[in-house]
Amino acid sequence: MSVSRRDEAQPSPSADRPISAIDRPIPAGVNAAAFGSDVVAEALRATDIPYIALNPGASYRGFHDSLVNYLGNSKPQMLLCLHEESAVAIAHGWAKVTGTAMAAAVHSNVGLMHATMAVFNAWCDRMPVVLLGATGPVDATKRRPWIDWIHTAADQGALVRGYSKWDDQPASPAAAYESVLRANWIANTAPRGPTYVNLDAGMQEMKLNEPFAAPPDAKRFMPPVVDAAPPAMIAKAAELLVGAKQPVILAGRVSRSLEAWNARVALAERLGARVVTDLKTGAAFPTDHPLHAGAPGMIAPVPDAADTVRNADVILSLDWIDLAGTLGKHVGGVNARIIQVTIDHQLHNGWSLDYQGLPPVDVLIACEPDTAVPALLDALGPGKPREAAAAKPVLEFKPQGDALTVDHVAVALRKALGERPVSLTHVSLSWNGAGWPLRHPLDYLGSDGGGGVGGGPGISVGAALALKDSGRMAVAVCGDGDFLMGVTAVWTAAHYRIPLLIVVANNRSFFNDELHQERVARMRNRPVENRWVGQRISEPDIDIAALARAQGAKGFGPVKTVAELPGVLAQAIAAVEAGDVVVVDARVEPGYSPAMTAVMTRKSD
Ligand SMILES: Cc1ncc(C[n+]2csc(CCOP(=O)(O)OP(=O)(O)O)c2C)c(N)n1
Ligand SMILES: [Mg+2]
Repeated sequence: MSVSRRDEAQPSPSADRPISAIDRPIPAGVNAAAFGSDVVAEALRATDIPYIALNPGASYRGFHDSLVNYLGNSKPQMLLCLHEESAVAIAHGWAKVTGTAMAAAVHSNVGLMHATMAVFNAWCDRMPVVLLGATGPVDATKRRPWIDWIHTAADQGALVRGYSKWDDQPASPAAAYESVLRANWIANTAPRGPTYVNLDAGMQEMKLNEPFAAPPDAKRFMPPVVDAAPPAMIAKAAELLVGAKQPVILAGRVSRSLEAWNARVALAERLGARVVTDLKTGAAFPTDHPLHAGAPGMIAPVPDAADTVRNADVILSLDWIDLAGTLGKHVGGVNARIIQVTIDHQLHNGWSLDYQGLPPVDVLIACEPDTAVPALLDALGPGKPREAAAAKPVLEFKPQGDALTVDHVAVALRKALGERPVSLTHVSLSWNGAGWPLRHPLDYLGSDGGGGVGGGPGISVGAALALKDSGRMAVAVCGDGDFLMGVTAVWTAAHYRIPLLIVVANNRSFFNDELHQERVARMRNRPVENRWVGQRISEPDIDIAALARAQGAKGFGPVKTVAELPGVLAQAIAAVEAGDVVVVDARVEPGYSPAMTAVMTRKSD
């Protein structure tokens, strides 16, 4: 084992240094908006968004100056990122905890191009992000030769229009003020998602001819959109559920509210309904509750959960991702009546097919699950909670074999963390949902949404920022491929003293795709032994702990045996508690859980 320490020359970050004390500009003495971009900055302040994660660029040098010298780098405060993808991923992770948008800013077309995958992840995850971008002057006479021309594109919003809720390119400071409020309002209104405002460099840099008068109460331009459950549909659903012998709840996209969590538990107990959850979405139901069926799946329901769904006579989907795919190809068809709670159809467009197949539905309750569940409880009345018909005891989770696997990491990590409240901000594709009980809505925040590898580190930094000072430790388990693509998000966490533990399940491979090559080899009767070619990240092995140390985080490992884990993890956790960003390189054997491997290597489809 080698435990490497931070370079002695670097001071250890102190947990109690507030982020607001970092990167303080000298006072600029600017009291009134004088340029177009000052008005944009003022609008952003009116949204109450506390941070803006960014990577700089001349296309928004005016706006950048306004954030520093007009707003004093406060409310919002900048979070400098080394890549646009991590800027948006950080905002995405923030939203996963808080349910509300953070801002991100990216340079003209090229910065936006870097950001696109993270925008897509946030879109598929239905998470709000207010993204600000810029373009070289729209007025060609104001463009500098060459650079302003390559960094100006007609209809720049088209780069993200297929996977964002709304975009705009306001032509005046007053229009930009309104645009920023609207972007915030739309992003935060369910179904939530990213919005994009493109700030023309000419508009940013124009001098105001007269003082800008912001509306006195910006909140009136962002009225909360209050969700309501349709009573007739709730009554129909309640009737179906009361008459059900084997009701099943598919708990999908729900909020992080504890009250809503308790309501779901009450509903399941009132109905004696089995509940299925999934690792694509954040914790939605206690996974060690006797009514929880199987372990949460990653790509497909585990066999226990699939059996439960197959045998249901009434299914209540709480905005379950891919209801059609689950009921069809994964379960093999059902005879149940289907109640679907969702407003996701409001977001579906012609570009992104992340809306999935069209499911058969008998009762559609068009509101958010958090609204529908209490309404269903009311409609059902007090009634005696039903016994769980076929509740099975939770089996003890035992990793197989002596070689270090992700399952060993999960068990050792859970043990080392003890009773500390922890949020899993991200898990690797190799994660086995059976190994980590989820008992609180913040215990697990769900996946990256869009399957865009590289999102894990940034999402985890954003989530850790939102969890800072909450008493919950942010813990991520990232695949090595995922970590390496998003690795520079670690620097942002280190710079802003955002405590976070990242354990890298380092199988030195893009292993998911080894399984795909294995499947193809089987389908074509070719040697499965060659599945690793063009997939393994070895020779040389990457020193992941050194990548952490190089960015001011603590790096531990490589940990190569099960026996080393408890000691290293104890040190790592202690360091996070002292305020550090910590990365542990766990050199695990390539391999997925049996359920996941079975789904991925079956010969058909
Ligand atoms: C941006 C992006 N590139 C490529 C892929 C295809 N892909 C899916 S999973 C995966 C491997 C990820 O490797 P790692 O994070 O190490 O996880 P492992 O499968 O090894 O557990 C790849 C390359 C993707 N989903 N997203
Ligand atoms: Mg890997």
